[in-house]
Amino acid sequence: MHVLVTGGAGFIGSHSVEKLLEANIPVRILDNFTSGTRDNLPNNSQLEIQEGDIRDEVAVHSAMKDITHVLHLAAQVSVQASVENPPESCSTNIGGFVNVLQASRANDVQRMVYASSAAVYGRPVQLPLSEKAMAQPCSPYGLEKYVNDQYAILFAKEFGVSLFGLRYFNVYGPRQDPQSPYAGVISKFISMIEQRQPLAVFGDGSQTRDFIFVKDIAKANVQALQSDMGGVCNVATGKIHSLLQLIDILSRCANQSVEVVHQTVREGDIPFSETEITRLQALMPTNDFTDLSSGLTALLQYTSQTVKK
Ligand code: UD2
Repeated sequence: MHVLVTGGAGFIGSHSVEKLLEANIPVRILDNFTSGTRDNLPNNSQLEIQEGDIRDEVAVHSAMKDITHVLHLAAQVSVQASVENPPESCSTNIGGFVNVLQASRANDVQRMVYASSAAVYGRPVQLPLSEKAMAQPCSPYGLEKYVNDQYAILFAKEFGVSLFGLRYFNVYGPRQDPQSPYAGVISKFISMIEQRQPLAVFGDGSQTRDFIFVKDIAKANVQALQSDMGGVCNVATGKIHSLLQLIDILSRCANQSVEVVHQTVREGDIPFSETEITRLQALMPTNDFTDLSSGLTALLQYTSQTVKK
């Protein structure tokens, strides 16, 4: 295998690159370094870095040279930004996606795995969410990811490209910037704990999410590249926690009591999320996801080290 990881310097990308390199698989990344950084990447002779944008056809085609597998993670990842500027978000998340897809086809790559999202489902009508649930995106971002899934189905069926879309749920872990507009609640809470500030809970804290550790996402990505499954697959642990449960575990992991301040419910917030992971279990039969307490401990350790630096 020789894998191209688009967005390889980002949060999920850099962990996926590490996992591939650990397996002795040579990697090339294509990244425009708008949100990803070189600091996220290891020094490794098996790693090649190409700076470029997925909207640039020439850059994408040149990045495909001698590549057997593509892991497409580069995207405009902020839901909020997609609401504020739909054309800009569309140009990366649909235009860029189609560029990578077409280049994979033209270069006869053996397989392309790409990042879809739980955002495709929008506000769930029925829980737990299986891949068969109706897509009802409620943001341009969610719609863009759904359009990616539809393109993938078409390219697989009509042009014989091997494609697999991973619908990530709530991902957390090292290198997720708490200041970024797409940082999840865990990054934000840990940053507040570090600063000994109260945690702002939007609503009563009973809302549930399926939180998955980024290293498990990286593992799923690598296994997805090596499998022959098609269509889309939820990537989540299958276990849910309410925000209040999360805060309780966080406080124990940090060995610190935390103050909570309740604020008004966030506009458009999803009250409950729960995921059906039968397809993921077929991809990863060991089912050994990092439990929330271990993931939070690892993240707290990482954050305290980076704060000290
Ligand atoms: C994530 C995305 C959202 C959309 C959705 C699709 C991010 C940041 N959010 O939302 O844009 O794609 O998935 O399913 O990418 N909360 C607090 N205090 C805080 C921050 C969050 O109480 O300081 C709550 C928030 O109201 C929500 C829960 O924590 O009920 C999780 O929030 P999140 O933004 O981490 O994730 P989610 O699933 O709501």
